[in-house]
Amino acid sequence: MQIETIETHAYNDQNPGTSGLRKKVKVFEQPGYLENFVQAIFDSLEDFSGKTLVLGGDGRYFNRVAIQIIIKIAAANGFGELIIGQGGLLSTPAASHIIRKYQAFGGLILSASHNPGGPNEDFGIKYNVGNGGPAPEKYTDAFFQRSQVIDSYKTAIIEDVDLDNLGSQQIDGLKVTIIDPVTDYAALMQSIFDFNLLKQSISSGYITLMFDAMSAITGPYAKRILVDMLGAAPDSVINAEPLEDFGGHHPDPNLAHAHELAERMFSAGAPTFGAASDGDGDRNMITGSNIFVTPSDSLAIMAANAHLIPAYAKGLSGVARSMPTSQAVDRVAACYNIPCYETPTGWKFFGNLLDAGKITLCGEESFGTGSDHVREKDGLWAVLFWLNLIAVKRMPVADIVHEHWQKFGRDIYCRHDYEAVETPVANAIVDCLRQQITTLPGQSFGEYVVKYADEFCYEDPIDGSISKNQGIRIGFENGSRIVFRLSGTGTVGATLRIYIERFEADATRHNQDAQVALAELIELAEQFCEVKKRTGRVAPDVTT
Ligand code: VG1
Ligand code: CO
Repeated sequence: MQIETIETHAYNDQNPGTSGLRKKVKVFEQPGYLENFVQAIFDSLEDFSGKTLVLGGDGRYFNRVAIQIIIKIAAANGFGELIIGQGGLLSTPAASHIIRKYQAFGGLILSASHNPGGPNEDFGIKYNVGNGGPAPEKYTDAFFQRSQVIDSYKTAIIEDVDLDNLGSQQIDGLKVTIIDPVTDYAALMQSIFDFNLLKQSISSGYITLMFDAMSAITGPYAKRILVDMLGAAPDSVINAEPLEDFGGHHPDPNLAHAHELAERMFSAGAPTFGAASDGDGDRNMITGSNIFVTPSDSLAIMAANAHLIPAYAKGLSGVARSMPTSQAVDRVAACYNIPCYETPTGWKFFGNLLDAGKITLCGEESFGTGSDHVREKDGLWAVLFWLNLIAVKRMPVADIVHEHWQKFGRDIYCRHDYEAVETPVANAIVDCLRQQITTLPGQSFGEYVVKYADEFCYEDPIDGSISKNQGIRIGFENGSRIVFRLSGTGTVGATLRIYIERFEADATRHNQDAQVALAELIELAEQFCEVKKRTGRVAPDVTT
């Protein structure tokens, strides 16, 4: 194999965020930009010569081009085999599974997840380690360090690889295998859930469903699993064809962006169950006829009922949630007497706990739930989990949610996002919040008395690594919380996320609108951070 060393100049902005490196496509198209980052990753890894790398993405604009570039750099750097999803496609959870199943050295996942796609939109790349999970911070820090001094990359002089035909081919010393992106993942799902029961519940009409793939990666997965394997009506999967620009939409599964599904689920004659996933298939939004399940509640409900699902029949070893996720799952863990861990935002922080067997289930408020079956959050898995629960309990979604609140109380929750705030303004907001950390405790604001204020710092219980500055928390005596943090996935300016929650034990007050129930805390959040005042905005860009 002929290998060329190409001189390059370093870019100074290749610091991976919450989930890999995300930039505008135009940034990735700069000469050497993608090449540098991929070479920086390989330069930071050790002992992969002759080993296997998994490669695939969510199919967004630039996916195919990037895959061809990466194949050549991986070949030149000495990988022995590349396993690539047909058409260059792999959902994030499927990629995680394939890394594990074929005991690959690692994988590169090309996605900017819920961010929009297209020539003027976003692209992203993320490295996953041998356990199938996102590279921990010690890796991503090393990639960034290397990217700042890199002066050349290696590439193999080979033809573009045919990504569309299944099978293996040998290119000099390199084996390239194109696999069906769905088959292995579908088999994994079948091993976790009661597919026979699901088939019966769907064919008898007890469960009717609608799944919105948002013109992103989960279309082929949902069609195979929900329609072909479980017998759902073909039109129950909408926006099923992956498009390079997601049809011009944000492939972000929330009520604002999955509006077609939302309208259907809140209309007369809605299906019993509705769900959506994101660009790369790791998120999920759960709805039932006339009800939306907040992701934090979804995690808690899954934890409380997991023993009803075949793969979790023995119960859970423990659970974990990201810090801004509501404390609903903590109540379940306390009731079942299992540990509950609080981690920083981002799936990479769950990997060690899952590997060590400390937790079985984990999740984030940002529409992400998952278990020890892979090392990523998993959208369709969550959908099947809920379907399986509905089928076993013979209860509609609304009843399952209300039963849960009756038993555990309700953690009323919302998140407000202020997107593309000018970076200096966002930094000033964070500075101002930091200054209040010492003065706030003990102060009263109506019924809310500040119990603590801090900046979340996480010490990984398995490897002892420390992650600082993970968001500012203000907790009140009555258990309510306001959390502020800046997003690590955006590509324009800074996005301020404000997370607000209040516990309501009284069942007669469970059916409140969250925005109304949280109005006072929302006001307090503005008083603390002054985002509206400083940006001149009147409302958040997205409320979930
Ligand atoms: C967001 C979410 C976080 C999630 C991350 C990746 O990060 O808040 O919970 O893990 O996206 O999800 P941030 O830093 O913007 O808040 V995905 O579906 O983009 O892989
Ligand atoms: Co995603």
